[in-house]
Amino acid sequence: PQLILRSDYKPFPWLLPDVSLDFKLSLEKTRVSSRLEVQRNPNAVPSPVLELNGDGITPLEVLIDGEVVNSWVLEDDKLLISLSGEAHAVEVVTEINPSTNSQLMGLYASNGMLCTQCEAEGFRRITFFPDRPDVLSTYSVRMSGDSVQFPVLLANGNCVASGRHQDGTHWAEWHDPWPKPSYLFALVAGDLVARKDQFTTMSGKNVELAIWVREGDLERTEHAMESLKRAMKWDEEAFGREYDLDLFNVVAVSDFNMGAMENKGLNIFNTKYVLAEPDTATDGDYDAIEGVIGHEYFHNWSGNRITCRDWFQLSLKEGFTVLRDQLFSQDMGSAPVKRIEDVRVLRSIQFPEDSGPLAHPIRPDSFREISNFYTSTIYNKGAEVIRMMRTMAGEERFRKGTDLYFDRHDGEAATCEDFVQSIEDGAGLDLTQFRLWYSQAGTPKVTVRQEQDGTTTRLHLTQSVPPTPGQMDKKPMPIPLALALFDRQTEEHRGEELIVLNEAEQSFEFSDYDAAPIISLNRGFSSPISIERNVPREDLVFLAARDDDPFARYEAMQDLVVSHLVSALRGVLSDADRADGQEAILKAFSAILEDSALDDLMRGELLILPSPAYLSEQLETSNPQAIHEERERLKAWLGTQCAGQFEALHQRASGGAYSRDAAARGLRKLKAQALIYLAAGCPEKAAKMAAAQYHSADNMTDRQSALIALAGLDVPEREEVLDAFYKRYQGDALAIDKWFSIQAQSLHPKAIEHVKALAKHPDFTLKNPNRVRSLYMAFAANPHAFHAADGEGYRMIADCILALDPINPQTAARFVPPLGRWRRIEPGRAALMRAELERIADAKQLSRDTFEQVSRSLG
Ligand code: B3K
Ligand code: ZN
Repeated sequence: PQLILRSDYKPFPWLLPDVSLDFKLSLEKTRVSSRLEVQRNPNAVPSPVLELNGDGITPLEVLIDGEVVNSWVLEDDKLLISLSGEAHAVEVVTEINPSTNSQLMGLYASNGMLCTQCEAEGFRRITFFPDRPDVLSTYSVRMSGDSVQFPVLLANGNCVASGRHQDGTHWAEWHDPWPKPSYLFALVAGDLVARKDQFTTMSGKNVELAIWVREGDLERTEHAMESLKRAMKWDEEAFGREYDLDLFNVVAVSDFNMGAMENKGLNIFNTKYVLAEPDTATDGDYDAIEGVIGHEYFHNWSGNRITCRDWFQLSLKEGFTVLRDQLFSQDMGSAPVKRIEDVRVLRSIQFPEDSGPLAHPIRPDSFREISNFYTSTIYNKGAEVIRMMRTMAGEERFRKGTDLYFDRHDGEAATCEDFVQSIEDGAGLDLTQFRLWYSQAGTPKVTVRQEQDGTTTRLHLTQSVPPTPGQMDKKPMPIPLALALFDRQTEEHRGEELIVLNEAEQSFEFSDYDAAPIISLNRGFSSPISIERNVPREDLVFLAARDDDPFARYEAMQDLVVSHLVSALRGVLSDADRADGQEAILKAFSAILEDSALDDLMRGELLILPSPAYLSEQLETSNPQAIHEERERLKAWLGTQCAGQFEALHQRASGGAYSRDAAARGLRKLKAQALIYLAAGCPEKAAKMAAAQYHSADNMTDRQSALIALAGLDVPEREEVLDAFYKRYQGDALAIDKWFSIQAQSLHPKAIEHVKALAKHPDFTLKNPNRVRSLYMAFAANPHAFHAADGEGYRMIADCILALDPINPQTAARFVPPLGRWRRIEPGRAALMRAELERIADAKQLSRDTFEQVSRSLG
């Protein structure tokens, strides 16, 4: 497959101001007739040929200005039509089979309904079109189909007409007044019911809201609807953005490759991010729904009104929209906890991506398959980069920048550069050097040395950006660091400051400190970097107990644990050191357990140990099972030492009535943490507590945390509760997904055998992405099972990729990165991982998606 370069961008030679589509819908055979009004693009190099993308379709008929013509050729899936004049009407008829579309791109069938997914390049599987984001058109859509099978017919924009035919079919016409690229096209036809509501915008316009689901699911849509209304209000207040159609539809489908899709006026969602009630959804699920509903809604401005010029600019809409959804969730709940959660995701997913063979800048320079670039780097690092601009500008000036961006580029297909320029002009920042964050991959490493000279404190900082594929030499980037200096006497600091490290080496001076202060650095995670710094243990214990920045407090706790575990893993920990390290962690732990000023959500957060993925980032190469064992050993020790406290905590947290308020959620989080530590330290006691918690639970959060603890233990309660869960939720796909993933991710020594057996379970299928992920993604994230020394785990993931690739390449390719980590793993396992990648590479007829990921991983 061809490598596509950012530098090759050229505007499309034709403009397509208006597009009409007509769909004769049926599950097996849908006929699509398109009519494209084309005119020469005055801002492009002229071409005598209109080049339309297609993928797996053939034209049944081509008409120019109403006449059937033969002046076209089909070349490598592209339809090339010769055009002589300045403007023409081009019509093309195609036929597609939604029921065999297992890739879930284009128009496909899911549970008897028809729906679309077009981003990034799915529209070309429906009809021939310049399927690129810089071709903007207004769409008129007419569809007709069986009125029993498809009583509901939806598309983008507003429904302008509908009616019935004599033969039992019906039809509807939709018109979207806002010009959009083809990837935002959507159509849904099915037997659906809606929760309806309304929203009045800031200028007083009324918007009809509807969330469409299958009949039995209606009750589970309340939270999504409330989240949607909150998101609409928030975007008006926080960014001045008002909704721009009379209608906003959301549809939930159970077969979906990703989380959700922001199609104009017709968002399509994975059921996982819509449906929730206390019995089936955890607190985490509720949060995720709010976040994703917000995210897709916010795309209406950051993505739809202003879209991307080309797919290399993907982070323009995704990074910015992730930042917007993060800020929204911060405002709706606990801001510090949300920030910690976001950093945890960044460090356990994006950091490993940035240090591996798939590392790429947030604005990549090349790709073969764009689906492979919907990555944590584009999304999460993209958000962090914009967050740094916000930190440097301050909230108010940043808002001036985003206002200018929305103003300047409304209705356009823009670039990342357009965004940076708008922030620069609107916020009054100089971002010349900062632009490097868009072009350089890799997580910068900052080293810190603190020096005390009389009453002057000096911080000597160095930065380096590690080499990544295709980028051996990097330049220093601006790194904004929020910091506070704690006076050792008063245990207070004199206020937070922001310093910006611009150079490879730079020193900063602070005066009037009698003794070396304790430094709280990168507060709020102001920069997405890793820091190397020798901080005395007592200082970390102090910060973990006392820092007034909640993130910094969490960070101190993480540092304390990371430095201990990393020394243990490097084999440089004497027995005495180990004892000292454990005592220091215990001291910090106890302070957190006892601190009455802490809310329980935050307390629960502070008790979470650094993830195995983050720990392995700290080592050049690692043995994942050794990491797992050291981490478990510490957990068991803490579980034993604090057994009494954890039991008391669990007791205190049990028994209250279910509520979704922060206090009740905090208690559920504490119960989960208590069980995790007790399961490691006192398994028998934990098993009894977990079983009791499971049976008395009145919500999914408590059931799930009990099940997670039990799934890892070799106790009689394990089978009993797993069976009870299965029976209770049989037929409820989202709950059964949890049942699969809890077992696949369990700490049980036989997890690998469990996964093998689950793959043969009648409820398992490779056709449903949620189900595949619930078994195999969970398994690939299970350090002790996936990294079994004999390579069995690697083999299973490779087998999954090979079996899934012909069915759903986009999802198959997402299983490659865990194997691609081989260079950072000890040599024995690395060889086994590599061998599996080579086995995949040798397979005949690999998809472009999987081919690209495997070849980059072998690199
Ligand atoms: N924009 C979609 C991504 C769909 C990608 C499909 N390959 C979801 C989102 O980020 O909102
Ligand atoms: Zn998005």
